[in-house]
Amino acid sequence: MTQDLFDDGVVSESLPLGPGAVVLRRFAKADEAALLDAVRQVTEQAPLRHMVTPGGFTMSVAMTNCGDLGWVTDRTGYRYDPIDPESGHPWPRMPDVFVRLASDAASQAGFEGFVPDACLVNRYEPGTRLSLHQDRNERDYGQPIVSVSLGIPAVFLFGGATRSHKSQRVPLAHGDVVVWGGPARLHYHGVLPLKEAEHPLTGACRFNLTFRRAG
Ligand code: MD3
Ligand code: FE
Repeated sequence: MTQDLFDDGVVSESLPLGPGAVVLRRFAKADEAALLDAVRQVTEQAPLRHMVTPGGFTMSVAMTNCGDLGWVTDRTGYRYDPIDPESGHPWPRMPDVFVRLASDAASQAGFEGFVPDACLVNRYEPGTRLSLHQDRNERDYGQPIVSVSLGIPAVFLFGGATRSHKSQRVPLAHGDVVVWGGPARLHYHGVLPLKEAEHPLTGACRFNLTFRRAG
């Protein structure tokens, strides 16, 4: 295990999360302004909303999508849909800066030629959490998932192949990018309730972008 002391004083481990899971600390930092501009553009066209799970619970994370496919949940189940059910229109196109960053990060992690067709935008506010789950709605589990954290920090839970497997806690800060491929691709994961915090670029909020090849 190695430790990095960031300039904001946060100590964070660079630990092997498991085969296929690579943390690229601050990889997105240089593109922060363009990324957040693009998030604003996307959310103007397809507003963030609290979706309902098949079990009838309203999610505390607010979500929207861009790209050819968007991840949605409602009482009928989870799916990727080319149409935003709130507007009846296709999702906004994926901004070039998103495509480029996701593809560069995947290459860096050993997944050459990754071209995402879906980007889920998650917005967390203090107190918001994401309970332990697997991502299983994509067609090809051989394709990695790239996640980008922007704004206030979060503690990510990285579990194993079964729900009962003990999770490791991974702090994720502004600009951190994680590439999840190989065996890690189907591991359980979640996000602990966010603590109160402020970030100069986002206020009291964290955005997470997840890039996938869903179709
Ligand atoms: C590990 N999002 O949208 S990103 C999700 O911070 C999701 O918003 C979290 O889990 C967030 O489904 C975590 C990191 C992540 C994304 C997908 C994974 C980790 C993953 C898929 C497999 C294993
Ligand atoms: Fe997930």
